[in-house]
Amino acid sequence: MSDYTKIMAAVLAGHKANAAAAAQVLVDEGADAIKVIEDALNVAMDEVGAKMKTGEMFIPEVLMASQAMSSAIDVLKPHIKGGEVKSAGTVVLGSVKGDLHDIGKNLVKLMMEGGGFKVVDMGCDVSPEQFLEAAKENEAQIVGLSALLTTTMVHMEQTVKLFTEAGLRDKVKIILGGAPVDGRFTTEVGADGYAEDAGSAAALAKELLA
Ligand code: B1M
Repeated sequence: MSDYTKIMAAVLAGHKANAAAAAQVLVDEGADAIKVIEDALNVAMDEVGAKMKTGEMFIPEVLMASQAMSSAIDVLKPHIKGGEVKSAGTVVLGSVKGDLHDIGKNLVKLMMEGGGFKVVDMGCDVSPEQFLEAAKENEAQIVGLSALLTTTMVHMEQTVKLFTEAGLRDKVKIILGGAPVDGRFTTEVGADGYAEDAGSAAALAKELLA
């Protein structure tokens, strides 16, 4: 098993250059890029979250940690094994209104693209109206909503509602994800599916279009 100590320490310290260098060493040693993300970067970020909760880390430090994680992901990205060449469909993806967390959403994008989907990345703080507009414009088959805050989950429900009112629910599948979201919430708001992580999101999108 690879030694993830250095890359995790670099993320926790919010050190971009060290995180990227540690990612490069792991790649050079033949580590699986996905495993580095799942078993090292995500685990380090969970620790950051725990420290944020207990007041051991403050917003600027959390932001530096997330930037360190992003720089490591940039190094790992080209080493993620691609999926089939044929386009699997179009996904409109974004973090919902009021939500500025985008690391998880960016991982979903990476895995979706790896799975052969064309991804229209709307960024973060995306309103239900913007999701609807983008889905129409790009003739998307899938709309992926990410939320990390319990307070922004309500915009997932509003987005599903807006698509229903626009008469698009039989044409577009809506999938949800993010730490506070679960399968029960997904059913309650009438979305088509919930994925716990980025890899499952790509698999779910394929399953829904099969
Ligand atoms: Co914030 N934050 N944050 N934060 N932050 C959390 C989410 C929190 C749990 C921390 C805590 O208290 N322990 C807490 C939320 C509490 C709650 O609502 N229950 C919190 C808070 C409170 C806040 C602020 C309100 C703090 C403040 O200002 N007082 C503020 C809100 C800003 C806003 O959005 N309006 C805030 C700000 C920030 C930063 C800007 C500093 C930074 C974000 C930087 C960025 O994203 N560019 C930040 C960070 C980094 C975190 C933590 C530490 C890490 C989040 C992360 O990137 N994780 C987070 C604590 C935690 O989650 N442990 C926390 C790594 C990422 C890979 O995981 O995003 O869960 P995640 O994605 C996963 C899955 O969820 C899934 O796949 C990914 C893995 O494969 N997934 C999907 C995600 N989206 C998906 C979509 C899908 C499918 C799967 O389909 C479409």
